[in-house]
Amino acid sequence: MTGGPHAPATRRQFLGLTAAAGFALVTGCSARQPTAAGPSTSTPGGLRLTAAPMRVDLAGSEIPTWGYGTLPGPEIRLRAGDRLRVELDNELPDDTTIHWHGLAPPNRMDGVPGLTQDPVAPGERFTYEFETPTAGSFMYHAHVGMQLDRGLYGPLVVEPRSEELSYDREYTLMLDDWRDGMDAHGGHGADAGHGSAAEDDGGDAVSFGGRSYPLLLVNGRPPEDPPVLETRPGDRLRLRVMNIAADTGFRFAIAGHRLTVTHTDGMPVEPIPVDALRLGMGERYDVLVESAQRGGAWQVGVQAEGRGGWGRAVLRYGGSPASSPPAVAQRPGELDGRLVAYADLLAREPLTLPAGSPDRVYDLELSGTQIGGQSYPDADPLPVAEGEWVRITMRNTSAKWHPMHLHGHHFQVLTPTGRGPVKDTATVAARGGVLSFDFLATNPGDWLFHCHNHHHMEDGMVRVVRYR
Ligand SMILES: [Cu+2]
Repeated sequence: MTGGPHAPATRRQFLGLTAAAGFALVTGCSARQPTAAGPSTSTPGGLRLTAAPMRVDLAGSEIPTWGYGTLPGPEIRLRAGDRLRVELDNELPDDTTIHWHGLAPPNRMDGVPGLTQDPVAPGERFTYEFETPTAGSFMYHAHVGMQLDRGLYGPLVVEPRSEELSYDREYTLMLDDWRDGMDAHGGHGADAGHGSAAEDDGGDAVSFGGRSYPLLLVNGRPPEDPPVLETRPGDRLRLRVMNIAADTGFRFAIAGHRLTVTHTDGMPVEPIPVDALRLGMGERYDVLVESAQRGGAWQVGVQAEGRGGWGRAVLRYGGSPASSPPAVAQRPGELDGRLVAYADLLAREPLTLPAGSPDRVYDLELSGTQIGGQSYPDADPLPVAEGEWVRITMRNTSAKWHPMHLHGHHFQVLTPTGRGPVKDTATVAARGGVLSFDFLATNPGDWLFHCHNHHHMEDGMVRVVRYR
């Protein structure tokens, strides 16, 4: 396996989890159940994704949208070192592309129209093909205009060659805000009244966006028709929680259960117990959940940060008398408990940085929807040179929290421990928040660096990191 121009993170350091976390090591894969995120599709021989108009059933309402056949699109599963090969057929009345969020392919496979490839015109086909050396929980989505705000997204899981975690089942949960196709349906959805139509003034609220979204979906399902995660007393679950929303940051917790964070954005961290996750758009967390209850059905709560809106799944124990699901709006108290914070996360596979200081530093203010005072496409590239250690520091003077995503690289968030998490999307707090990350320029090309709020992105909150 060549690994291409990107040097894969070594898994050598992954020598076993701390006993304190109580998770045993195993060799080989544990038995895995089908995930709740649509059909699983492995790709040894390749896979075809057809982007086309489709209809989805949202709690009994047929809603027109665009997607890859199911909502979310089919789960793509590979093993580290496999070659991803996807033929994209465009049956939309519009250009499209696919971006592989969190992966680090060669630049021409990154799926950014007009920058890394020509857009795929209606009726045309484009084949994406590249090595996937690095395990993790990733996503794929269209990268043309606001297409991601429709159903053009799905999960992509790269399994390690040898799984260090021990668990009995796993589920992928994609969290989304939804409004596509709903204008004609009179604001279907129990929580339609909670969405504020205008940009909220916020106060001190944690707000990632301000548009109106009548529904929050978990794996394409509204709260009236939630996905059900099956478990048994004593089982350990692995959840891959992914925020694919356009405009919504989420709080995530499970009533009666703690979450042990093992990965963020697919990259391993020292296991740490929390009550709740906060996910900006584009962020992912892998968590282990001990099925510590004797039975029953427990709310998996998904709350929009900074505004109304509610989504959910249900964790249901089998092997016990049937339980009725929690009421739709029942809110786990764990949502107000200990939140995961970057400063608490310790990378298990830190970047291999040389001694000394970065070769190049960018200090960029996030103001309104500008990065460093500029709006894409009227923005200068951010030049780097191959092999450099690059540091980007962002100061967010705006009223919105911005989840900032760098294509084609994994970066390491600077925290006081010196061993902050390795990620590809990191949220910068509003009203003076500062965040720095380091990356190694080992994958030449033109790489988008942007806010993953798609409205902010369309408003120009984008720069391009450039090296040849
Ligand atoms: Cu933003």
